[in-house]
Amino acid sequence: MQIKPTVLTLPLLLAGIASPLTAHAFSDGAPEGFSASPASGGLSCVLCHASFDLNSGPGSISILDLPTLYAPDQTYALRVRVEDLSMVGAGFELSVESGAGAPLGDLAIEDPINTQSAGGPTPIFVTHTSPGKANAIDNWIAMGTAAEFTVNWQAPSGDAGEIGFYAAGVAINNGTASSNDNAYTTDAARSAAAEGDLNGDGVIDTADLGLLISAFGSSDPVADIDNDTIVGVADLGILIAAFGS
Ligand code: HEC
Ligand SMILES: [Ca+2]
Ligand SMILES: [Ca+2]
Ligand SMILES: [Ca+2]
Repeated sequence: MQIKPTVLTLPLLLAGIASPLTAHAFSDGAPEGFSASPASGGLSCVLCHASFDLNSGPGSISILDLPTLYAPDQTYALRVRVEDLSMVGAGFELSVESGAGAPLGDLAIEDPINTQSAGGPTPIFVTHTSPGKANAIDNWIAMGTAAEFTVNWQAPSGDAGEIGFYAAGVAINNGTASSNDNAYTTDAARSAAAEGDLNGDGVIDTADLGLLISAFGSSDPVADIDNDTIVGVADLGILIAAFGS
């Protein structure tokens, strides 16, 4: 007998998701793998929050505080903002991946009250918590009919090529069901800063030199350009050779 994959894929997927459902309600955080990323197979919240077409509501989701270029080892506090003047709260999911869907850099839970890993202990997909949803509702008007979630991301130790940032979210009616919510997605891509451009602003100048000098003698991974675990003359040499470029 021949199996028809097109017919089976979706029911199988939903069966796989539905099994932990009883132990873990969806409002406690989105299921893993729905950030509309390559690793998500492009799937997002709209698969279940399906009352309205994706990105058809009056709002949006955005990833704020991304650097122009990522500096190796630098940690960035990224803000995921969901806004929608027709809704009363929000949830989200974020992942950072290569075009082939491999996680890149390290996500870290900076705000464990409002955010959590959607899967295992090492966060690959980060989502809201149950209090995070409640706080989003409480602060919705003050934030400009919006909610913001902060997630730390540390860039890889070297140039990992172009990196994709993927976020999906729902702006909710707080009906405690997946109906009548607006689903949104966004993505952005960033390239690595040149060696010596410690602050990732596209130029190697006195600002970078200042950062290196203040980290001199330490093990600060950002200023440790040659990755030998110490910020020393070798790193200074690399920066000076590239100075002004
Ligand atoms: C596989 C189906 C499924 C997917 C995918 C899914 N959800 Fe849900 N979601 C549900 C269900 C079912 C509910 C309602 C029951 C509950 O609260 O557990 C819900 C409820 C919610 C609520 C509360 C809604 C309200 O009106 O109060 C939020 C917030 C939420 N989901 C966020 C997300 C986000 C963000 C994503 C995408 C990153 C997502 N969900 C993806 C099934 C899903
Ligand atoms: Ca709803
Ligand atoms: Ca610079
Ligand atoms: Ca060094």
